[in-house]
Amino acid sequence: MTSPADLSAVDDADALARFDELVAHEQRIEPRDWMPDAYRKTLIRQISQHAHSEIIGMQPEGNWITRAPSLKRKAILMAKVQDEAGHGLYLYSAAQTLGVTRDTMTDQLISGKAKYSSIFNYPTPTWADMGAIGWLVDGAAIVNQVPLCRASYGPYGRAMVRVCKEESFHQRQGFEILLTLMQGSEEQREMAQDAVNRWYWPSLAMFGPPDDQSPNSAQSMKWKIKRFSNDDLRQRFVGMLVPQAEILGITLPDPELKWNEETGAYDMGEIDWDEFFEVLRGNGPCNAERLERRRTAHEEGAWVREAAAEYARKQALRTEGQVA
Ligand code: BYC
Repeated sequence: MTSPADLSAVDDADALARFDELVAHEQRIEPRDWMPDAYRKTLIRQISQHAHSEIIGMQPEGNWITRAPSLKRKAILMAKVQDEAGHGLYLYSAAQTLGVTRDTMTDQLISGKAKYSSIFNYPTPTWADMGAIGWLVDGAAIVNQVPLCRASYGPYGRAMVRVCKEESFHQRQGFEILLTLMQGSEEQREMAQDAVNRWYWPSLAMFGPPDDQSPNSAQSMKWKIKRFSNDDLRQRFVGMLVPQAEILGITLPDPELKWNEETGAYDMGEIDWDEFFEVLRGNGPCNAERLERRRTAHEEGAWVREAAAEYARKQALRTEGQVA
C-alpha cells in the first residue's frame, strides 16, 4: 500500500517536473505556482537585497537635493530620488508575493543583517558625484537589470520592465550633468573627472564578485533568474562606457584598459576585491552612516505607519457595516 509520504513525494516530483518544464520553455513562474524551496529562497534573497539597495540608494543623492545648483537641477534630482523609492516599493511587493513580510525585510535591513549594493557606501562630496552616479551607477544598473526583465519569476521580471525605463532616464540625466561640467570651467572639468575617478571602480564591483568566486550564479542561471554571469555583464558595461567617455572628454581611470582584437573585448585592470569584501562586511566609508540614517527614518516614520493602519482598520469596519 502507498503511504501518504510516498504520495506527497510523487506529487512533489510531478510539481518539480512541471516547474522545470515551465522554466525550460521560457514560461513565467507565478506566485500561485509550486516552486522549489531553494528557488523561493534565492528570489527572496536577491529581490529583497535589490529593494534595500534602492531604498539605501536614495541617501547619497538625497545629500544634494538642498544644494543642487539650480531649481531645474533640484526638481530633476528630487524626481530621480523619488523614483528610487518607487523601485524599492515595487521590489518589496514582488518579494512579498513569495511569502516574506515587509516587516521582516525591514528588520533585516535596519538590524544590519541584510545586504544591499556595495556602491551606496561611498560618499558624495561634490555636485559632480550626481553626474557620476547617474552615468556610472545607473548605467551599471541598466546593464544588470535589462536581462532581469526576463527573469523566470513573473512579479520580478515585470517590476524590472518599469524600473529599467526609469533607470535609462536617470543614466541620461547623469551623463548630461557631466557633459555640462565638462563644457564649463577648468575647475568644473576637474570636479567631473575627480568624481568619475572615485566612482568608476566601485561601479564595476556592483556586478558582484568574479565568476569563479560567485557562489550563486550557476544555480541562478539554471533557474533563469540571472541570464548572464557577473563578469560578462561587467565586460558589456565597460564596452558601453568607452565611447561615451570619449564624447564626454573624460578619462576612465584604468591605465590597463585597452581593446583586444583577439578577444573582441576590452582588457582591464584588476578590481580591488579586498575593498569590495570589506564594504560587504560593513566596513566601507559610509556603511554605518547609511544604516543609522535608515534606522532613524524608520523610527521617525512610526506615526505614519500607525496612522495608515488605523485608517485601514476604520475603512474595513465601514465596509463591513455597509455589507451587514
Ligand atoms: N553589493 O554569488 P553572487 C540601483 C553579494 S540599485 C553587495 O555573485 P548573486 C540604484 C551577493 O548578494 C541596484 N553584495 O550573488 C539605486 C552574495 O551574497 P549572499 C542594485 C553583493 O546574487 C539608487 C555574494 O555577494 N541592483 O540601481 O548571484 C540610485 C556573492 O555574490 C554585491 C541589484 O540588486 C554587491 N555589489 O549576484 C541609483 C540587482 N554583489 O546574498 C541606482 C539585482 C554580490 O549570498 N541583483 N554581492 O549573502 C543581482 O543581479 C545579483 O544579486 C548580483 C549578485 C549580480 C548583485
